[in-house]
Amino acid sequence: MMMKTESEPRAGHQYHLQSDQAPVGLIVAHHGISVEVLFESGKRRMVRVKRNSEHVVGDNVTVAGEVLKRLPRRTELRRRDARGGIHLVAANLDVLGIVVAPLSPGGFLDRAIVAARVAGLQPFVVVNKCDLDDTSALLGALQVTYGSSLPLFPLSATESIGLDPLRAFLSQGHRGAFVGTTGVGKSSLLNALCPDINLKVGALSEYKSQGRHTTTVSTLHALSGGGELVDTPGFRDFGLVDSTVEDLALYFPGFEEHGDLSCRFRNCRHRTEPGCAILSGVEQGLILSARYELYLQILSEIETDQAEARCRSWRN
Ligand SMILES: Nc1nc2c(ncn2[C@@H]2O[C@H](COP(=O)(O)OP(=O)(O)O)[C@@H](O)[C@H]2O)c(=O)[nH]1
Ligand SMILES: [Mg+2]
Repeated sequence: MMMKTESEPRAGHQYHLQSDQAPVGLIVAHHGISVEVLFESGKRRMVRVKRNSEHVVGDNVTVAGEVLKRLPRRTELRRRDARGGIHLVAANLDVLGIVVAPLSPGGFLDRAIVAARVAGLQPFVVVNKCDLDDTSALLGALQVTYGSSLPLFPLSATESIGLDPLRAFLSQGHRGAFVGTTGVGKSSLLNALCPDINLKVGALSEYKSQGRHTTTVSTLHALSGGGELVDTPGFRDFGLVDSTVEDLALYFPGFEEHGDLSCRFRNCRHRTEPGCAILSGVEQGLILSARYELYLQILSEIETDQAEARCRSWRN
């Protein structure tokens, strides 16, 4: 069960009573075979669901007896598991925090930003471990590349330094989740922001360490100062569904002012196409060639993945 915090998640804040007068609630926890629904009245109730029911944390629902009815979603966030299967993680989030720290693998951040934008979530960057000396070089580089297009929060989760600007951002009414590679400090950060949550820090894979019969619980936490965070253990360690080449060409960070609309071809991949605004941006020095090189590298990786996926589907 989720513990009560000072401020409550906003149950069905965009809908009041539905026409059938069933009360509207918000799914605040998913236990596999049941979900916990928080109603506008403040009441909570467990409702049984089928294992493969598509209800997720963040869903607004009406409850009539034992029957849950889902209301339309504004956004859907999906993840990929170790075997390539795709799962819905949470509904109705509006921001995605991408956590990085020194030695984070390159490319992850850009892929996550693109994936967030595709899903209709506003990405922001958390630069964790700012108590360490080698974080300042990383922070400087990130500020140059992303500082003008994304909110950036340098902080230290374990030393509780720099958390207030992030709290203030979330308190504007945002509902978000964190992604990042293992070891960047996502569990530490959730612990720092949601003291009631108590996650294991440094556990290599929360997924593997669970017994086979343990249900992964995802929960939605209200922050005492406002805003909400969703915690989905599998999501923290496996990360996002890859975007398509079209998504990458459209949403790669830094291409915003030069891309799509001004390229001659609407589906321009910014590689060799004539009249490409990105290529001329690189030639004129408006886009750093290192950024462009990274774009090409990720583009090739996604093309290879998509080609392999097509081969698999032909064989089957
Ligand atoms: N120095 C420092 N270490 C941190 C910080 N945040 C997390 N860590 C450490 O980084 C390791 C991984 O943290 P964890 O929260 O489990 O990362 P996760 O895999 O992303 O959930 C642990 O040893 C933490 O103590 C920080 O702000 N500063
Ligand atoms: Mg963790």
